[in-house]
Amino acid sequence: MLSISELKSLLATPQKIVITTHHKPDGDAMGSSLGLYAYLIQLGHHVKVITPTDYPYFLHWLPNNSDVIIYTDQPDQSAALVADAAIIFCLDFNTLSRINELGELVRASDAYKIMIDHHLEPEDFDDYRHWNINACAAAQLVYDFIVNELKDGAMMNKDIATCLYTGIMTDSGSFRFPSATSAVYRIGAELIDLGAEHWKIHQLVYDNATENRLRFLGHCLSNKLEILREFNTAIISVTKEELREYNVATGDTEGIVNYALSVNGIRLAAFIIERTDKVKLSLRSTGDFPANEICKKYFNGGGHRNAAGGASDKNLEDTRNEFKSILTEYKTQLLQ
Ligand SMILES: [Mn+2]
Repeated sequence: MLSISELKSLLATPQKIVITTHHKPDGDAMGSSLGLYAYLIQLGHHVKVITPTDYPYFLHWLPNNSDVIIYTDQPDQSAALVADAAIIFCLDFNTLSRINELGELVRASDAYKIMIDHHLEPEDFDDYRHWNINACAAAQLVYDFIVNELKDGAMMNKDIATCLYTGIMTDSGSFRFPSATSAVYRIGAELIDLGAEHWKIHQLVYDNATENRLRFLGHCLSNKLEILREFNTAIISVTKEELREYNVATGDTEGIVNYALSVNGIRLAAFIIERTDKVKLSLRSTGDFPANEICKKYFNGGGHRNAAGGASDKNLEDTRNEFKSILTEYKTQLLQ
Protein backbone atom coordinates (compact mmCIF):
# COMPACT_ATOMS: atom_id res chain seq x y z
CA MET A 1 0.00 0.00 0.00
CA LEU A 2 1.07 3.55 -0.79
CA SER A 3 0.74 6.29 1.79
CA ILE A 4 -0.81 9.61 0.84
CA SER A 5 2.58 11.33 1.13
CA GLU A 6 4.17 8.75 -1.19
CA LEU A 7 1.33 9.27 -3.64
CA LYS A 8 1.74 13.05 -3.36
CA SER A 9 5.44 12.89 -4.13
CA LEU A 10 4.73 10.55 -7.04
CA LEU A 11 2.30 13.13 -8.42
CA ALA A 12 4.85 15.93 -7.94
CA THR A 13 6.59 15.03 -11.23
CA PRO A 14 4.89 14.36 -14.59
CA GLN A 15 3.76 10.74 -14.91
CA LYS A 16 2.05 8.57 -17.47
CA ILE A 17 -1.39 8.12 -16.01
CA VAL A 18 -4.44 6.12 -17.08
CA ILE A 19 -7.88 6.75 -15.61
CA THR A 20 -10.44 4.03 -16.12
CA THR A 21 -13.99 3.44 -14.99
CA HIS A 22 -16.72 0.79 -15.13
CA HIS A 23 -18.21 -0.56 -18.35
CA LYS A 24 -21.27 1.21 -19.74
CA PRO A 25 -20.12 4.38 -17.95
CA ASP A 26 -22.81 6.57 -16.41
CA GLY A 27 -22.73 10.22 -15.35
CA ASP A 28 -20.69 9.49 -12.23
CA ALA A 29 -18.21 7.27 -14.07
CA MET A 30 -17.56 9.91 -16.74
CA GLY A 31 -17.89 12.91 -14.40
CA SER A 32 -15.43 11.54 -11.84
CA SER A 33 -12.99 10.39 -14.57
CA LEU A 34 -12.98 13.61 -16.57
CA GLY A 35 -12.96 15.68 -13.37
CA LEU A 36 -9.81 13.94 -12.20
CA TYR A 37 -8.43 14.21 -15.75
CA ALA A 38 -8.95 17.99 -15.78
CA TYR A 39 -7.08 18.19 -12.47
CA LEU A 40 -4.15 15.97 -13.45
CA ILE A 41 -3.44 17.61 -16.83
CA GLN A 42 -2.94 20.91 -15.01
CA LEU A 43 -0.10 19.28 -13.08
CA GLY A 44 1.59 18.38 -16.38
CA HIS A 45 0.88 14.65 -16.33
CA HIS A 46 0.30 12.64 -19.51
CA VAL A 47 -3.21 11.41 -18.86
CA LYS A 48 -5.62 9.20 -20.78
CA VAL A 49 -9.16 8.24 -19.81
CA ILE A 50 -9.97 4.75 -21.10
CA THR A 51 -13.53 3.46 -20.83
CA PRO A 52 -14.24 -0.27 -21.31
CA THR A 53 -17.24 0.46 -23.57
CA ASP A 54 -19.06 3.41 -25.10
CA TYR A 55 -21.40 5.63 -23.11
CA PRO A 56 -24.54 7.71 -23.65
CA TYR A 57 -24.60 10.71 -26.00
CA PHE A 58 -25.90 12.96 -23.19
CA LEU A 59 -22.45 12.74 -21.56
CA HIS A 60 -20.49 13.62 -24.69
CA TRP A 61 -20.56 17.36 -23.94
CA LEU A 62 -18.39 16.93 -20.81
CA PRO A 63 -15.15 18.94 -20.89
CA ASN A 64 -12.28 16.99 -22.54
CA ASN A 65 -14.64 14.24 -23.73
CA SER A 66 -12.81 14.18 -27.06
CA ASP A 67 -9.71 12.87 -25.25
CA VAL A 68 -11.48 9.70 -24.03
CA ILE A 69 -10.39 6.40 -25.55
CA ILE A 70 -12.98 3.61 -25.77
CA TYR A 71 -11.35 0.22 -25.30
CA THR A 72 -13.67 -1.64 -27.66
CA ASP A 73 -12.83 0.89 -30.42
CA GLN A 74 -9.07 0.96 -29.79
CA PRO A 75 -8.04 -2.20 -27.91
CA ASP A 76 -4.37 -2.19 -28.95
CA GLN A 77 -3.76 1.45 -28.10
CA SER A 78 -5.61 1.00 -24.79
CA ALA A 79 -3.54 -2.06 -23.89
CA ALA A 80 -0.31 -0.22 -24.68
CA LEU A 81 -1.31 2.77 -22.53
CA VAL A 82 -2.24 0.52 -19.58
CA ALA A 83 1.01 -1.44 -19.87
CA ASP A 84 3.04 1.77 -20.05
CA ALA A 85 1.29 3.68 -17.25
CA ALA A 86 3.01 4.54 -13.98
CA ILE A 87 -0.31 5.16 -12.22
CA ILE A 88 -3.79 3.82 -12.98
CA PHE A 89 -6.77 5.47 -11.33
CA CYS A 90 -9.77 3.16 -11.00
CA LEU A 91 -12.89 5.25 -10.52
CA ASP A 92 -16.44 4.27 -9.59
CA PHE A 93 -15.77 0.52 -9.50
CA ASN A 94 -13.92 -1.83 -7.19
CA THR A 95 -13.66 -5.21 -8.86
CA LEU A 96 -11.67 -5.65 -12.05
CA SER A 97 -14.46 -7.69 -13.66
CA ARG A 98 -16.41 -4.41 -13.90
CA ILE A 99 -14.07 -3.21 -16.65
CA ASN A 100 -14.33 -6.32 -18.85
CA GLU A 101 -11.13 -7.32 -20.71
CA LEU A 102 -9.40 -4.18 -19.49
CA GLY A 103 -9.47 -5.74 -16.00
CA GLU A 104 -6.78 -8.32 -16.62
CA LEU A 105 -4.64 -5.75 -18.43
CA VAL A 106 -4.86 -3.47 -15.40
CA ARG A 107 -4.07 -6.36 -13.07
CA ALA A 108 -0.99 -7.28 -15.13
CA SER A 109 0.30 -3.70 -15.27
CA ASP A 110 3.15 -2.66 -12.96
CA ALA A 111 1.48 0.71 -12.40
CA TYR A 112 0.37 1.89 -8.98
CA LYS A 113 -3.37 1.36 -8.82
CA ILE A 114 -5.45 3.96 -7.05
CA MET A 115 -9.07 3.09 -6.27
CA ILE A 116 -11.56 5.91 -5.73
CA ASP A 117 -14.96 4.34 -5.21
CA HIS A 118 -18.17 4.06 -3.23
CA HIS A 119 -19.38 0.50 -3.94
CA LEU A 120 -19.55 -2.34 -1.44
CA GLU A 121 -16.94 -5.06 -1.06
CA PRO A 122 -13.82 -3.86 -2.88
CA GLU A 123 -11.50 -6.43 -4.45
CA ASP A 124 -7.93 -6.28 -3.27
CA PHE A 125 -6.05 -5.14 -6.39
CA ASP A 126 -5.15 -1.57 -5.46
CA ASP A 127 -2.12 0.20 -3.95
CA TYR A 128 -4.04 3.16 -2.58
CA ARG A 129 -7.71 3.36 -1.72
CA HIS A 130 -9.99 6.33 -1.24
CA TRP A 131 -13.19 4.43 -0.61
CA ASN A 132 -16.35 5.27 1.25
CA ILE A 133 -19.72 3.58 0.74
CA ASN A 134 -21.47 6.55 2.31
CA ALA A 135 -20.33 8.85 -0.47
CA CYS A 136 -23.17 9.61 -2.88
CA ALA A 137 -20.86 9.47 -5.90
CA ALA A 138 -17.30 8.66 -6.89
CA ALA A 139 -17.20 12.29 -8.02
CA GLN A 140 -17.72 13.35 -4.39
CA LEU A 141 -14.70 11.23 -3.44
CA VAL A 142 -12.61 12.75 -6.25
CA TYR A 143 -13.46 16.18 -4.83
CA ASP A 144 -12.47 14.96 -1.38
CA PHE A 145 -9.29 13.38 -2.76
CA ILE A 146 -8.11 16.58 -4.45
CA VAL A 147 -9.21 19.04 -1.77
CA ASN A 148 -8.74 17.14 1.49
CA GLU A 149 -6.25 14.35 0.77
CA LEU A 150 -3.91 16.07 -1.68
CA LYS A 151 -4.74 19.48 -0.14
CA ASP A 152 -4.78 20.93 -3.63
CA GLY A 153 -8.09 22.79 -3.63
CA ALA A 154 -6.33 25.78 -5.21
CA MET A 155 -6.12 23.79 -8.46
CA MET A 156 -9.89 23.34 -8.74
CA ASN A 157 -11.31 25.01 -11.84
CA LYS A 158 -14.48 25.25 -13.91
CA ASP A 159 -13.85 22.07 -15.95
CA ILE A 160 -13.20 19.98 -12.83
CA ALA A 161 -16.23 21.49 -11.11
CA THR A 162 -18.49 20.84 -14.12
CA CYS A 163 -17.47 17.18 -14.34
CA LEU A 164 -17.71 16.53 -10.60
CA TYR A 165 -21.08 18.28 -10.36
CA THR A 166 -22.34 16.01 -13.16
CA GLY A 167 -21.20 12.90 -11.29
CA ILE A 168 -22.76 13.98 -8.00
CA MET A 169 -26.00 15.10 -9.66
CA THR A 170 -26.52 11.88 -11.62
CA ASP A 171 -25.60 9.47 -8.80
CA SER A 172 -27.67 11.29 -6.17
CA GLY A 173 -30.85 11.49 -8.28
CA SER A 174 -30.36 15.25 -8.61
CA PHE A 175 -29.46 15.69 -4.93
CA ARG A 176 -32.52 13.86 -3.67
CA PHE A 177 -31.38 10.41 -2.47
CA PRO A 178 -30.63 9.95 1.26
CA SER A 179 -26.94 9.90 0.28
CA ALA A 180 -27.25 13.59 -0.67
CA THR A 181 -26.34 14.85 2.79
CA SER A 182 -25.86 18.48 3.77
CA ALA A 183 -22.13 17.91 3.14
CA VAL A 184 -22.95 16.94 -0.45
CA TYR A 185 -25.04 20.10 -0.88
CA ARG A 186 -22.09 22.12 0.43
CA ILE A 187 -19.80 20.48 -2.13
CA GLY A 188 -22.42 21.24 -4.80
CA ALA A 189 -22.46 24.88 -3.75
CA GLU A 190 -18.67 24.97 -3.82
CA LEU A 191 -18.67 23.52 -7.36
CA ILE A 192 -21.17 26.15 -8.48
CA ASP A 193 -18.89 28.84 -7.04
CA LEU A 194 -16.05 27.30 -9.07
CA GLY A 195 -18.07 27.75 -12.25
CA ALA A 196 -20.29 24.67 -12.60
CA GLU A 197 -23.46 25.87 -14.34
CA HIS A 198 -25.91 23.59 -12.52
CA TRP A 199 -28.96 24.53 -14.61
CA LYS A 200 -27.11 23.89 -17.86
CA ILE A 201 -25.64 20.58 -16.65
CA HIS A 202 -29.11 19.39 -15.66
CA GLN A 203 -30.50 20.39 -19.04
CA LEU A 204 -27.68 18.73 -21.01
CA VAL A 205 -28.08 15.45 -19.10
CA TYR A 206 -31.82 15.21 -18.52
CA ASP A 207 -33.58 17.44 -21.04
CA ASN A 208 -31.64 16.17 -23.99
CA ALA A 209 -33.65 13.13 -25.08
CA THR A 210 -33.79 11.93 -28.65
CA GLU A 211 -37.23 11.46 -30.14
CA ASN A 212 -36.59 7.68 -30.15
CA ARG A 213 -35.86 7.66 -26.45
CA LEU A 214 -39.07 9.50 -25.60
CA ARG A 215 -41.22 7.28 -27.83
CA PHE A 216 -39.58 4.17 -26.38
CA LEU A 217 -40.26 5.48 -22.86
CA GLY A 218 -43.90 6.04 -23.88
CA HIS A 219 -44.10 2.47 -25.13
CA CYS A 220 -42.63 1.11 -21.87
CA LEU A 221 -45.10 3.09 -19.75
CA SER A 222 -48.20 2.44 -21.86
CA ASN A 223 -47.68 -1.14 -22.87
CA LYS A 224 -45.05 -2.76 -20.70
CA LEU A 225 -45.53 -1.56 -17.14
CA GLU A 226 -46.74 -4.32 -14.86
CA ILE A 227 -47.86 -3.43 -11.34
CA LEU A 228 -47.91 -6.16 -8.71
CA ARG A 229 -49.84 -4.48 -5.88
CA GLU A 230 -49.61 -7.61 -3.71
CA PHE A 231 -45.83 -7.03 -3.58
CA ASN A 232 -45.67 -3.23 -4.02
CA THR A 233 -43.51 -3.98 -7.02
CA ALA A 234 -43.49 -2.71 -10.59
CA ILE A 235 -41.83 -4.40 -13.56
CA ILE A 236 -41.04 -3.21 -17.07
CA SER A 237 -39.56 -5.83 -19.38
CA VAL A 238 -38.57 -5.34 -23.00
CA THR A 239 -37.53 -7.68 -25.79
CA LYS A 240 -34.70 -7.43 -28.30
CA GLU A 241 -37.31 -6.85 -31.01
CA GLU A 242 -38.71 -3.83 -29.18
CA LEU A 243 -35.21 -2.37 -28.79
CA ARG A 244 -34.75 -2.75 -32.54
CA GLU A 245 -38.18 -1.40 -33.39
CA TYR A 246 -37.55 1.81 -31.42
CA ASN A 247 -33.95 2.06 -32.55
CA VAL A 248 -32.81 2.21 -28.92
CA ALA A 249 -29.26 3.54 -28.49
CA THR A 250 -26.77 3.39 -25.60
CA GLY A 251 -28.24 5.37 -22.74
CA ASP A 252 -31.82 5.38 -24.03
CA THR A 253 -32.91 2.81 -21.45
CA GLU A 254 -31.22 4.74 -18.63
CA GLY A 255 -33.58 5.86 -15.88
CA ILE A 256 -36.70 4.15 -17.24
CA VAL A 257 -36.78 1.98 -14.11
CA ASN A 258 -37.24 5.15 -12.04
CA TYR A 259 -40.61 5.78 -13.69
CA ALA A 260 -41.77 2.39 -12.48
CA LEU A 261 -40.56 3.26 -8.98
CA SER A 262 -42.41 6.58 -9.09
CA VAL A 263 -45.83 4.88 -9.01
CA ASN A 264 -47.44 5.52 -5.60
CA GLY A 265 -46.89 2.76 -3.06
CA ILE A 266 -44.22 1.00 -5.12
CA ARG A 267 -41.19 -0.06 -3.07
CA LEU A 268 -39.35 -2.10 -5.67
CA ALA A 269 -39.06 -1.61 -9.42
CA ALA A 270 -37.38 -3.80 -12.00
CA PHE A 271 -36.40 -3.03 -15.56
CA ILE A 272 -35.68 -6.29 -17.35
CA ILE A 273 -34.14 -6.09 -20.77
CA GLU A 274 -33.25 -8.74 -23.32
CA ARG A 275 -29.78 -8.06 -24.67
CA THR A 276 -28.03 -10.11 -27.33
CA ASP A 277 -26.04 -12.28 -24.93
CA LYS A 278 -27.94 -12.10 -21.63
CA VAL A 279 -31.03 -10.78 -19.94
CA LYS A 280 -30.10 -7.77 -17.78
CA LEU A 281 -31.95 -6.56 -14.71
CA SER A 282 -31.88 -3.14 -13.17
CA LEU A 283 -33.55 -2.77 -9.77
CA ARG A 284 -34.50 0.31 -7.77
CA SER A 285 -36.01 0.39 -4.30
CA THR A 286 -37.09 2.89 -1.71
CA GLY A 287 -36.06 3.16 1.95
CA ASP A 288 -34.15 0.25 3.40
CA PHE A 289 -35.32 -2.41 0.95
CA PRO A 290 -32.15 -4.21 -0.23
CA ALA A 291 -32.33 -4.31 -4.05
CA ASN A 292 -28.64 -5.26 -4.10
CA GLU A 293 -29.33 -8.40 -2.05
CA ILE A 294 -31.72 -9.75 -4.69
CA CYS A 295 -29.21 -9.00 -7.44
CA LYS A 296 -26.37 -10.62 -5.57
CA LYS A 297 -28.26 -13.70 -4.42
CA TYR A 298 -30.15 -14.51 -7.62
CA PHE A 299 -28.75 -12.57 -10.56
CA ASN A 300 -25.00 -12.63 -10.24
CA GLY A 301 -24.82 -8.90 -9.63
CA GLY A 302 -24.93 -6.31 -6.90
CA GLY A 303 -24.81 -2.59 -6.31
CA HIS A 304 -26.23 -0.22 -3.77
CA ARG A 305 -29.20 -0.84 -1.51
CA ASN A 306 -31.55 1.30 -3.59
CA ALA A 307 -29.96 0.81 -7.01
CA ALA A 308 -28.58 -2.50 -8.18
CA GLY A 309 -28.17 -4.64 -11.25
CA GLY A 310 -27.71 -8.20 -12.37
CA ALA A 311 -28.01 -10.59 -15.28
CA SER A 312 -29.48 -13.96 -16.15
CA ASP A 313 -28.71 -16.63 -18.71
CA LYS A 314 -32.37 -17.59 -18.84
CA ASN A 315 -34.70 -16.07 -21.43
CA LEU A 316 -36.71 -12.94 -20.77
CA GLU A 317 -39.92 -14.73 -19.82
CA ASP A 318 -38.16 -17.10 -17.39
CA THR A 319 -36.14 -14.29 -15.86
CA ARG A 320 -39.29 -12.27 -15.24
CA ASN A 321 -40.99 -15.27 -13.67
CA GLU A 322 -37.96 -16.00 -11.52
CA PHE A 323 -37.94 -12.40 -10.33
CA LYS A 324 -41.63 -12.61 -9.46
CA SER A 325 -41.19 -15.86 -7.55
CA ILE A 326 -38.41 -14.28 -5.46
CA LEU A 327 -40.79 -11.55 -4.29
CA THR A 328 -42.62 -13.97 -1.97
CA GLU A 329 -39.46 -14.24 0.14
CA TYR A 330 -39.42 -10.46 0.55
CA LYS A 331 -43.16 -9.92 0.92
CA THR A 332 -43.06 -8.71 4.54
CA GLN A 333 -40.38 -6.13 3.75
CA LEU A 334 -42.14 -5.05 0.57
CA LEU A 335 -45.42 -4.46 2.37
CA GLN A 336 -43.89 -2.52 5.26
MN1 LIG B 1 -21.04 6.03 -8.81
